[in-house]
Amino acid sequence: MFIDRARVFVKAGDGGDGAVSFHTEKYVPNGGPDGGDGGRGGHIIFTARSGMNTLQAFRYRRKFQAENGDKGGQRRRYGRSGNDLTLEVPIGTVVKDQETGRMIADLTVDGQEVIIARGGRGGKGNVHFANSVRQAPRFARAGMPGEEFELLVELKLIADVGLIGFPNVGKSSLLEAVSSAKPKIADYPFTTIEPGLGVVTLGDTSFVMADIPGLVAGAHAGIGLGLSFLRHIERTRLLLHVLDMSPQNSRDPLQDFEQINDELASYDTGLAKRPQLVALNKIELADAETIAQVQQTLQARGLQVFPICAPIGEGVGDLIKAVAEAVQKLPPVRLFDPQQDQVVYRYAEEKLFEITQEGNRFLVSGTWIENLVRTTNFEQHESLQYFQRLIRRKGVIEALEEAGIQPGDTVSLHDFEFEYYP
Ligand SMILES: Nc1nc2c(ncn2[C@@H]2O[C@H](COP(=O)(O)OP(=O)(O)OP(=O)(O)O)[C@@H](O)[C@H]2O)c(=O)[nH]1
Ligand SMILES: [Mg+2]
Repeated sequence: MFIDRARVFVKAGDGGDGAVSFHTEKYVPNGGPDGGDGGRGGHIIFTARSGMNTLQAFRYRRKFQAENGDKGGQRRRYGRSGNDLTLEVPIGTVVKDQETGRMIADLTVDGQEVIIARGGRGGKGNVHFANSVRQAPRFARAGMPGEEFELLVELKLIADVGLIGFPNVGKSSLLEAVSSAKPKIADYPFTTIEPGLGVVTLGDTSFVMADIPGLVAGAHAGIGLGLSFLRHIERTRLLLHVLDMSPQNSRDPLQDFEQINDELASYDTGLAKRPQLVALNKIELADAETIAQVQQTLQARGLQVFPICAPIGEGVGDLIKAVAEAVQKLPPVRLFDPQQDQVVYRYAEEKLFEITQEGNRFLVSGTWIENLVRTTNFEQHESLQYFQRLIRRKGVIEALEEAGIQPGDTVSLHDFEFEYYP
């Protein structure tokens, strides 16, 4: 089964908690703190693999969770990190966060690995919290939760040339004639039901050609199979438009040409502006006069036109030479700008916190503060003290004072509240 679009839920592993423990040994009284750190939660990773052409990892499963990290141990022992969960996807897989529409990754190269959801960091053990004043810290930090996302995963094949045309015109026959691809070919429409790629080699150059199911009028509006497959030719440098010249099926090649181009224009992703070459196929069934007339009409519009008979390879050599030349002159099509391709925004510079005022309440918000509150044990005196010192050091108190806080006002930190007394 061909799957080129899937909604999946991924959750990276949570970090393990840091340990609270004290060194004990015979004859060594009052050993210092030795609680180790929790292990990192496992990441969710996508890896691009050549040779795959469907999102099969998501055929039966829609939920993926990586392992949690273990708790830290005594004697400074680190908790074991959770195993990463790696999912293999075809080259050309685009991953988006459903909620925000933000692009997380575009896997374009064989072997490329992208961390889609980061495992939570392990919490620090109490060994880190000792100092000259506090020699026996009885607290540690909890592990951080792993990231989780509802993803929209889409396959957008990457090819140099996209074959387009009505069903049954001979697109797959042409691909078979010029590459080692073995597409299904038969004398009925919609023989091709899933996109396929073929490598065309010419001397010491080569290019990749994509075969998709035939387009019909209304494809952009979801009629027939066409629309959903147009995304597979979005990332091509040029389109090879195949027209059926045989008089047997009462098609008018020029009308077909217009209709397909209307479809592309309605799909509206710049496909209509992509350079095109035209192949007039099944010429052995047509009379020379019709062929010459169609050829001239299209040439007059500045198009390169090649009469061919795909199954026996007639005219195919010249066509492929022209395609190869044109491909070399065209830059690859990028759908996403390179900065966005990388997973950089996740930990991008972010203000540590933000302060908003509602009457006598001052709200401090932001991921940092949220995580700090979540990993602090407020029941525990020392842990609380540590927390208080940290928010002072990071400038929270100063910022509150700048915002005009008065003694007795309420400070709300995520879901923890206290009254402000300097
Ligand atoms: N006579 C003749 N038949 C051809 C030629 N090229 C292809 N055919 C036949 O036309 C039929 C359709 O060919 P396909 O290559 O499957 O066409 P397609 O455009 O891939 O069709 P879909 O995948 O259904 O969209 C097959 O029976 C081919 O053998 C040709 O040049 N001359
Ligand atoms: Mg086909």
